[in-house]
Amino acid sequence: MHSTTDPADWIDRAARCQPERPFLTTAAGAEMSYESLRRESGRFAAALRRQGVAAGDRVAVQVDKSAEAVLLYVACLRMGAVFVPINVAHTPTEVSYAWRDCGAKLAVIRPADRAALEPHASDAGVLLESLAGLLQQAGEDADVPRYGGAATLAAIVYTSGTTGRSKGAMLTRGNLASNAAVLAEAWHFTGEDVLLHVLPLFHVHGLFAALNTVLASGSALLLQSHFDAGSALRLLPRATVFMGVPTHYTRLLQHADLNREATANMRLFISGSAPLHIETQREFLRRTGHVILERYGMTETLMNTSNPYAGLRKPGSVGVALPGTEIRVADAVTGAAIEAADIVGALEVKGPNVFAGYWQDAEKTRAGFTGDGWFKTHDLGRIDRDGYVHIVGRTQDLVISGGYNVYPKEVETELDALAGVLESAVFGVGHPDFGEGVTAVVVPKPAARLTEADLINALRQRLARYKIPKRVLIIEELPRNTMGKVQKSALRAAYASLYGATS
Ligand code: MLC
Ligand code: AMP
Repeated sequence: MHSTTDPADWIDRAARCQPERPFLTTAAGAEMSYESLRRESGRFAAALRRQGVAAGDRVAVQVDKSAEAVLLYVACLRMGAVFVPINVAHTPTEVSYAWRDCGAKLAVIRPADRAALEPHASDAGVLLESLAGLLQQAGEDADVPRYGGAATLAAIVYTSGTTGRSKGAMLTRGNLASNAAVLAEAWHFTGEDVLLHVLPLFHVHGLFAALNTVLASGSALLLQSHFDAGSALRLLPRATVFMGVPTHYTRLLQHADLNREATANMRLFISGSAPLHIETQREFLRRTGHVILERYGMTETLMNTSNPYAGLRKPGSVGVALPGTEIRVADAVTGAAIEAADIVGALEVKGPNVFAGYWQDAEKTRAGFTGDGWFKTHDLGRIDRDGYVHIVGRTQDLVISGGYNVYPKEVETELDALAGVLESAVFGVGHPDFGEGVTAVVVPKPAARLTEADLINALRQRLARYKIPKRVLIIEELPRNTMGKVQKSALRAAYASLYGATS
């Protein structure tokens, strides 16, 4: 078992104990050992220092997934720079908001985005650099001054909300270290494991649940820079563990080559970030003989629960609280804790995995916790007699599409700002690929001539692509209750089979 240590120790220990062991292999076959990880991340850290970055400074990163992107993350972790990952789909407006909010010292970007981002950078007082640019400045100095303490900040991860701007969740070194140690043990990671890594590196799933668990257990990564089911299937014989969102599994299932032979080298398939349909799990078992292990997490809490590795993996459940983490159900109206089993309420979490609050937002931080210090997840669920958690819904208006959170309010605000739009409503309905599909209905102003294609095109200028509704339907009026509130449940029911999803 690995005790909880500072994240910097993971790299030092592995480089000392198993220098020649592979840490990272790319799909194309390039290989990096743990000793190379130590040396190359040290060079990145030296380059960051040359740019004036010191411990505690924020480094905002919006780059494509690559071995170098992993090295930059590890460099920040080792030298104590605060890593601020940004979704590659985010527009310059969304990106510059994060820069300004976190007071980024340096922004590492893709060279192709430089022209669009430069004006925002000078406004925000941020230095722009590319991964290649940093590499050119890297010396040979692999020694990184030790930095840390469990309470110090390791990362700020931006997460949207139902109202207002996105919030920066502050994750400490202690959060990362404890969660990775718990997951490595819960999922039986050893130095022999190879994780097929298909997830983006800008969310807690791919960055922390996947990458940190590998680092903490001294195992290896097989990095796929962009998921496609066919290539993933060809890589599975070189891997032992896979982590994905339900969309990854439904796409693998669509592939004729998914069978017992293709998965024979695998010991574990893990799913999270969105509900895994029971039929997906059943079909995966039938085709491969593997029971997908479902777990539950959040940006603010990292991983909270997991089905057991050795015990019963209950279909439809996200498993039991991870060691050290407590989870309870509270009355969604009064907030009183509910002790009895199987009563649905608001899920609340406590433990070393829970974040340190929202960056420079004491008010939202206070509102995020109960008076007795439990984090309010905004998920609705029940805990059964065996302690297994079942998520049944959400207390917030939120759509989870392919593992990405989309807040209807944000999309409605952009739609309502378009010429000719009187009002709109955005909601999620079952989608065969993304689980839920973001869907909009729009009421035009009198005499305005709106088309679905024009509205979608206009939104593309303003919002990240994954937030764009898959369909925008033009209707005469929104269904409202007697209080005048838009009835999203009626819209969800009316358009339930829009995408032909069966559940
Ligand atoms: C891509 N597109 C999506 C989408 N992903 N639309 C809706 N929802 C999504 N999730 C759109 C693109 O904008 C594009 O539209 C088109 O689909 C094809 O783009 P692509 O880049 O080729 O996408 P693809 O590779 O198909 O992406 C699908 C995916 C990806 C499943 C691989 O969405 C993904 O990596 N999801 C994982 C997200 C994740 O890591 N979540 C963890 C959050 S942390 P157009 O219009 O341009 O053609 C968390 C906590 C926890 O939740 O517990 O883990
Ligand atoms: P994010 O804020 O992007 O980190 O998303 C966290 C949210 O994803 C949680 O609050 C849940 O609503 C959802 N989620 C994560 N894992 C699961 C799961 N296994 N089943 C259902 N929902 C999940």
